[in-house]
Amino acid sequence: MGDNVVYKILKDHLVEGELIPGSEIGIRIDQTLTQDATGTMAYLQFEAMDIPRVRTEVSVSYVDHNTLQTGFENPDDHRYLQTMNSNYGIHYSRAGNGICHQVHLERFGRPGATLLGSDSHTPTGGGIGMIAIGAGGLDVAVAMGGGPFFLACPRVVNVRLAGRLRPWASAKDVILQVLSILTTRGNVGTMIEYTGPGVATLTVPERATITNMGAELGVTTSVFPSDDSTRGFLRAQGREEVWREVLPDPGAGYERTIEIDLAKIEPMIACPHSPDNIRKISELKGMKIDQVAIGSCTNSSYRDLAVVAAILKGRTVHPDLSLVIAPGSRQVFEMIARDGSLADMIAAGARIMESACGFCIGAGQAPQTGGVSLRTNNRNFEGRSGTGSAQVYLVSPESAALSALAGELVDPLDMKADVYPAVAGPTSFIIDDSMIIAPSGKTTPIFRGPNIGDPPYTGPLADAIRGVVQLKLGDKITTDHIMPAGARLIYRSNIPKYAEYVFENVDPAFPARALEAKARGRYTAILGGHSYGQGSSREHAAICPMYLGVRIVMAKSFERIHAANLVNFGVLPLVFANENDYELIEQGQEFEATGLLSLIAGEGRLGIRIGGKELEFELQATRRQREILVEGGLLNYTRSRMQ
Ligand code: MIC
Ligand code: SF4
Repeated sequence: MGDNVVYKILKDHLVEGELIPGSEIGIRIDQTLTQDATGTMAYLQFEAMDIPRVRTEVSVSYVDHNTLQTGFENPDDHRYLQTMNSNYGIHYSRAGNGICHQVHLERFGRPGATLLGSDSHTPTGGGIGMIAIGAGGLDVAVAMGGGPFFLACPRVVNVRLAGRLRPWASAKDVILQVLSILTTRGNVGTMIEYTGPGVATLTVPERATITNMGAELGVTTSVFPSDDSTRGFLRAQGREEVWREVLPDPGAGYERTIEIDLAKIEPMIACPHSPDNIRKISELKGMKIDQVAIGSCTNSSYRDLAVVAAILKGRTVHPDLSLVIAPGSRQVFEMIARDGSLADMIAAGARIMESACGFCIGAGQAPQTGGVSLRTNNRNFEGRSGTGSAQVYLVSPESAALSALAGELVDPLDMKADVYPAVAGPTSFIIDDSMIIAPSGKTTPIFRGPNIGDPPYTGPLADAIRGVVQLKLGDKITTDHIMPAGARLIYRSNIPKYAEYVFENVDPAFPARALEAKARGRYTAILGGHSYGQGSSREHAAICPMYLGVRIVMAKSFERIHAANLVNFGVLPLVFANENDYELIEQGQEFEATGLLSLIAGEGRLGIRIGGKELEFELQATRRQREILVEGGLLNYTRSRMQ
C-alpha cells in the first residue's frame, strides 16, 4: 500500500519508535514558532536548559497576543523576547507584524517540513503541506534545543473533497461542516488529510482556514498535499525555491474516508458555546446581531478581507451594530490599504484594529451584556469574548460582512450568484520582512521587567500523596475555563499572580482553597468529565494549578495537548477505569494515593482511595512520560539528561 502525505512526512522525520498507529514516536522538528503569551515561559525554560543557540532550521518568536499595552507588563515582555531571541538565534516578529500563523504561512512555512508551535492553531501550516503541530511551550523549548517531539503515531482520516464551492460558500463553511461530522470529541491521536479533486480548487489561504480550525476537532493536526496551487502561493510570496511536491501515493491507505462535495456546502454557523454546535445559517437567518468581528488566524487572509471590502463597498454598517476588522498580518494590511479595500471598509463604518489576535482572545471588543456577536474566528467558548453573558457565533467572512450591513443574520445563499465578489489569489504579495528581526549573532543584555518570574519547578514525585478533591466539574472544561486569557493575559510571565485567577469564572474561591491546603501540606485533586482541557495549548493551565498544589486531575477523557502539559509539569492525568465512578466522587472528599512510584513504573491501573472508596484509574502517560512524572516534570527530566 502506498503512503499518504502524513506518513511520508513522518517517515522523513522519524527519530524514535515505529510508525504503528497508537505507538509513541519521536520526530525531528525543522521549524518552531511561539507567540508572546506562551513564548515568555517557553524562552525562560529554554534559558534554563543552558543551550547556547537554537538547533532548528528556523525558530520564530511572534508578538501578536498581548499587544494592548495598558501597563508596563506587555511591553516589558516584548523587550524580553526581542533581547532573548537575538542572543539565541531566534527570529523576532515585532508587534504589528501580524498573527503568528498567518505570518508563518506567508514567510516561513515549507511543504514537507515539520513545525512545532506553542499555540494550538499551529496546524494552520497544514495548508501549505507541512506537518504543523501545537504543543506546550516546554515541548517547543525542547524542540528548539534539538530534542525530538514525541506524539502518538496517528491514525489518518481522509477527508475527500469533490466539486467546487459555489459562490457565497466559503472554506470556513467546509471546516464547520467537518466539525458537525466529527465534533470536538473523540479525535485524539488522529490526523486529517485532505485529498480528492476538490483540493485543487482551494487556494493555500483557504486550505489554511480549514487546517486552522481543525484544532477544534481535537486532532493532532490536519494537512493538505503540496501541489501546483501551493507552488503558486509560494511563488507569489517570492519563495518558490522552498516548494516541493508532496502528494499521496496512488492507493494510499487511510483509517476512514469522509466524502465531502464542495458544490453542496451550505453556509454554516457554530452556535454558543462550542465550535461543534453547528447549524445551517438558513435555519437561523434573521437573528438580530449586535456585533460583527472579522479577523483572527482563521479568516484574515488577503482573500478574506478583499471579499469583505467588496461586500461593504458603498454601503454602511447597520446603525445598531458595531463592526470590527483586524487584518491577519502586516502584509494583508498593506495590500488592502494599497488596493483601496481598506478605504471601502473605513467608509462603510468598520472599526479597524491592528494586525493581532485582539478580539479573538478577549483582548478588547467585548460585546455588550447578553449581546449577540458574529465572528470569523475559531472559538466561541463561554466568556472568552470578555463578556460572560455574550452569545458568540462563528461564521465565514462572507456571512459576517453581509450580516454587518443588515443588522441581522443573513444567509449568503440568498444573494445572487453573479454578484459574488470572487477574489483571485494575488500573483504577487507585497513582500517586506523589515518587521522580522533576524538574530544578530552578537550578545546583548537580556531585558527582564518586574513582571517576569522564574519558571516554577516541582520536586520529584512522592510515593504517597494525600489531599482533597477541591473541585468537581462537568464535560468540556476548556483551558479558557481553567486559565482565563483576556484581561488576565498580562500575567503570563508571572505565575504566582496568574495563579490567583485559576478557574476565575467557574469557582473564584478555588485558588485560595488550594493554597490553604498546600500550606497544610495537602495536595489538591481536580475532577473533570469528558474532553478536559480542550482548546488552547496554554501550559499555564497546567503550571498555575501545579503552583497551587494540584498534583492529580481525574477525568473521563483528556485533550492531547493539555494532558501532555500536565505531565510536563508533574501533574498526573488520570482517566477513570470505570466512567460511572465519576458519580461516586464529591467535591471536598479526601483522597490518598500510596505506592505511586511503583504503580507509575508499571503498566497496571492505579488505585486511589477517595472518600473511603478504592477507585481505579488509568494513568494517561507513555513510558517516557511516566519517567518525566517521577522526576517531577519535563524541565527536570531534560536537564538531568543533558548533564
Ligand atoms: C487561543 O486561541 O486560545 C490562544 C490564545 O491562541 C492559545 C494560546 C494561549 O493561550 O496563549 C492557543 O490556541 O493555544
Ligand atoms: Fe490568536 Fe485567536 Fe488565533 Fe489564538 S485563535 S492564535 S488568539 S487569532
